[in-house]
Amino acid sequence: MPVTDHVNLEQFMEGVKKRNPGQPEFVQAVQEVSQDIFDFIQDKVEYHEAQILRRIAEPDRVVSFRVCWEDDNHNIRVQRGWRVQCNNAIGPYKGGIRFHPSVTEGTLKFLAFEQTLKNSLTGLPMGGGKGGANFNPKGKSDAEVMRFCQSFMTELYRHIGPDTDVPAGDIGVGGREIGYMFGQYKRIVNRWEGVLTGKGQEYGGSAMRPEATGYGAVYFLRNMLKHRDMDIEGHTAVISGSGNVATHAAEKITQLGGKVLTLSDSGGYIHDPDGIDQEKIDWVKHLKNVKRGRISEYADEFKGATFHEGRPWGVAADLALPCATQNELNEDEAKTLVKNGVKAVSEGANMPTTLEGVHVFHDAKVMYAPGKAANAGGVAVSGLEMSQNSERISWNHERLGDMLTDLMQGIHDKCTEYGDQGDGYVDYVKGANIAGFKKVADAMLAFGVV
Ligand code: NDP
Ligand code: 2IT
Repeated sequence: MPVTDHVNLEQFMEGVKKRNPGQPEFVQAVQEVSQDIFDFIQDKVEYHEAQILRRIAEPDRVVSFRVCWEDDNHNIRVQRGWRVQCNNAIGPYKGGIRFHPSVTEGTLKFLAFEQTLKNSLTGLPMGGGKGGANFNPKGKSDAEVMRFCQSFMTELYRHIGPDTDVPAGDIGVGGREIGYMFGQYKRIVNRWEGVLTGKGQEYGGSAMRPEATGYGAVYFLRNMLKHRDMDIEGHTAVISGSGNVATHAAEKITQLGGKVLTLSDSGGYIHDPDGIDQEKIDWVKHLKNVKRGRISEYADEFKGATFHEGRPWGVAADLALPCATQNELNEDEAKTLVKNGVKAVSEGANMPTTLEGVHVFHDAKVMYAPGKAANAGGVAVSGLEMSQNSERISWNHERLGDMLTDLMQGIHDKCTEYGDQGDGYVDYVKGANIAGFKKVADAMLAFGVV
């Protein structure tokens, strides 16, 4: 008798909690997926016998390492780095690197787990991984960031490779950091190979990668609205974050005729009732990527805009796009959005809404796209960058834009296939979880017990 025949969802989750103490984000991510998967596999004995869910929820390996570097005052600093290789059933491990002081092993395990299902959903051959360090790039000079990145890669390089594990950016890791890390990898192995994505266009990067996550989240939003005969044009949007994902989501909303009212960072949010147009978005990109300033400065620059501490979810809008970080939208904030008439939520960030917040959206029948579906455009274009590097070719912006649009449509269709509730409402969480799980699970079945 297979062991899992005796295990119900509660018992399964008890085991997950026991095996992963002090890692609440990982437990939360597994919980959100397991609810749907237990229903789906109820009558599928082969998945039970092979213990597929139990195996996906246990990373293939977690590598942890010391990262020493010297700051500009010649102090020796010590950080901890990790690479979590969750699952490579359908392709090389693939997923970003996060540099943020809050990063722990548990954070990266949750992100690698989500990434495994997200990458499967794209339809491209990519497994799931995630890495990072408890390094705070804020306030560091370029030289300090370079020395940190080089030291980080000096350890990481032995665990990655273009057919093994292909990292990319995430919070605190953008074009500058990818450049430093790629340079160090190339120097160590003496090979030019597509080991990272999100590279500069001069050295093998995709012309569409910087925009891909934010644009993709808006394409997904557009697909959801279209499913209910609605459109972005003429609608207002609240967006959190002011980094890569948030600024590109704002840009695409604006291009499609929507009006963006807010952006934020960890200090607070700005509310601009006139709308954050392209000129203002360009100003924010410069503020964040070049000046490395704070979003509060926006209110000094643009009259009519105001800066507030806290999160932007109290500002009434038709659309909401959380694009900053995990658990940044809780139950009460979800209730406020619903009370203010939000029609659709598309997550640019990974797991930004708490489990309780998700229930609020579902109960109110608000269209709600979880990060693993809505923000998959970023990793999908990373997948295209891997193909370009392998083939030694490059595709232009327009061609990649078409491919991204098609990929997001494909992900939307997979979600509706498994998430249609029969009353016109689509449970995109369920759809994404089942479609993402099924492909990985079937590949694992083919391999036997490995
Ligand atoms: P960036 O580093 O470019 O920007 C992060 C933004 O989020 C900043 O405005 C930052 O503010 C804010 N933020 C970060 N942590 C917190 C926090 N604890 N509380 C409040 N605000 C916070 O990162 P990205 O835009 O790349 O990533 C944003 C989200 O999107 C993350 O969840 C990431 O995992 C996800 N994602 C990113 C992809 C990509 O391609 N980059 C792909 C798919 C998902 P501050 O400057 O004050 O820290
Ligand atoms: O969360 C994510 O999907 C990312 N940070 C991007 C991963 C990637 O490999 O492009």
